[in-house]
Amino acid sequence: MPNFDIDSYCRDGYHQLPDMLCNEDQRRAVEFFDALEATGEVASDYEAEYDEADGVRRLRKLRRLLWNDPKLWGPILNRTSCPGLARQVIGDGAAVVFHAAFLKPAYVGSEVTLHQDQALWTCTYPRAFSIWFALTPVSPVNGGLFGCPGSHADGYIPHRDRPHYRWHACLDIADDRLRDPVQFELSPGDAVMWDRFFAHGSAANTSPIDRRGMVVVFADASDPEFRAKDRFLLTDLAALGTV
Ligand SMILES: O=C(O)CCC(=O)C(=O)O
Repeated sequence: MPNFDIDSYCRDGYHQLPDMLCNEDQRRAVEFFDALEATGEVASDYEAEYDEADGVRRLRKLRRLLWNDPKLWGPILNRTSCPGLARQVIGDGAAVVFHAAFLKPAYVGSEVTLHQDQALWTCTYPRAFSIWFALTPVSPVNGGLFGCPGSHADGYIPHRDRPHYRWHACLDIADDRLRDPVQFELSPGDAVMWDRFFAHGSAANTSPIDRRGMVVVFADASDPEFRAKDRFLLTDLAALGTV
């Protein structure tokens, strides 16, 4: 388990987790996404989204990774300390409810406007938190990732649609009186975890370097309010082994 300071996580709504993914698994993940993109045809089960500009079309987002390829992703997740963190933060009733890639490709990768995850989900995910893995260098140079410390503290903040932004409703730092964002500077394999109400986003990638990230979301499946389309209980995840 990494050095996890639960007090700072509860105070700020996020926590940085260096070296979560070993080099081999980070490379495996990048190779998987590169190979999938190279096929030119992504199965509909991945619910793929694309960024497009000036005749270039690149993968933006893939969903349901663990459900589409449990034999690949189960052992990769089990070789990290994610399951242990989920036990510590949520308890034995934790389950993976989302596993997605945010691929923010070079030149055309679009912005992800500031939002709280729970505000965009169609179900309530009790005690949910995300672990977002950097698969390439991540910094403001290639679109980065940022978040507003303490933005989780009062729970849900109403989101608004923004003209010409097609993906989802969003927050605004000034209008919603949020604190200045922290820009995460991550090396491949580093991760950041955040609370379901932590406001975060990323900028467009105008650089020549892809900014690839992967996120896994855990929630408390033992809570009576829990409803989900997909769930992978910790016991089912553990059964996928580490090799
Ligand atoms: O990868 C990004 O740019 C944004 C990630 C995000 O918004 C999320 O995981 O909820």
